[in-house]
Amino acid sequence: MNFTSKIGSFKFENPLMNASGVWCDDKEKLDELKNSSSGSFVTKSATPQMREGNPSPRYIEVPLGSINSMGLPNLGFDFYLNYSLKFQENNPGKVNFISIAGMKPEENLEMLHKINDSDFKGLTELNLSCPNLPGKPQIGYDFEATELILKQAFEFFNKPLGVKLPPYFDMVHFDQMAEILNQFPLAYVNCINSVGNGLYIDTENESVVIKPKDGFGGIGGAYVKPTALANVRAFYTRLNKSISIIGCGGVESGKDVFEHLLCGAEMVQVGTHLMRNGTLVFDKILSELAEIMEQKGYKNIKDFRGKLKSL
Ligand code: RRO
Repeated sequence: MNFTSKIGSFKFENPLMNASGVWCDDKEKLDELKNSSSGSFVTKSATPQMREGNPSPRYIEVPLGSINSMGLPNLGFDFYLNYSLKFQENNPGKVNFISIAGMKPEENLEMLHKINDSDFKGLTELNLSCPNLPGKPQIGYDFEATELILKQAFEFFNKPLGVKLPPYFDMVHFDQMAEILNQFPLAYVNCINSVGNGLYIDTENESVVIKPKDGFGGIGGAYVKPTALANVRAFYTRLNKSISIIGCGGVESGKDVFEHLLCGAEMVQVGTHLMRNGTLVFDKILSELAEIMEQKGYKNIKDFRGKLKSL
């Protein structure tokens, strides 16, 4: 069975990764990811300086998924860049993804400059979709701001760059965002971030379950799979073929990965399920994917990737 996936000139042993933010904020967890059977990994979205994030409780598992309002807690950009430089040095031929999420456009440009000037050989993900910063809108819902930051970035940035998008829910928005993204030499787009500003209620206590933002938070897990698949499919069918898609949302099994791949994803990320069960999930998901492929007579992912049938 061949699980090989590719983004641009980067080859990965298999399509599995963590979703940014999950299991990737410190050295210990990143080391676990590095030693797991995932095909690659992405670091926690970074800001130039370390951040504590929002007050707790700020991540709660609920029966069909999760709700979070972490508020971008991270160890600061330099930590993740240095970790990634060491990783590539000690693992020739392997690279990871660095995620950045500046609090303002200048911070994103500052971190992109640092990556550009470094020896980092992997992929950079510009997170345009954090839903949890009080008073800050998600950039991906502001089409002009998205176009502007990409214009500014590509004026100097000459390494592989991807963007993490929020979910869209309207065909016109898929069209408009795809038209913007197609203007740029992006390596990939990642669909989707959590579904922003949901509300989970503890009926017994008649209360919200997370403290920040009066309980409003990003929704992940099984709740969001149909939205994630729709976004993967919508961008796969609209973007230039040179732009790969990373699928993220509702992945717990080999079947979920198979569905994201059918929609056109090249890599598939695991968030809520990884948070709940740890890095052994990658082994189980891969063996389930192998079983599905075997049953269907597929030897390579490219035999079926993107080939979702219409009725
Ligand atoms: O840290 C967070 O609150 C967070 C981020 Br940056 C993000 O992109 N998505 C999310 O669900 N939480």
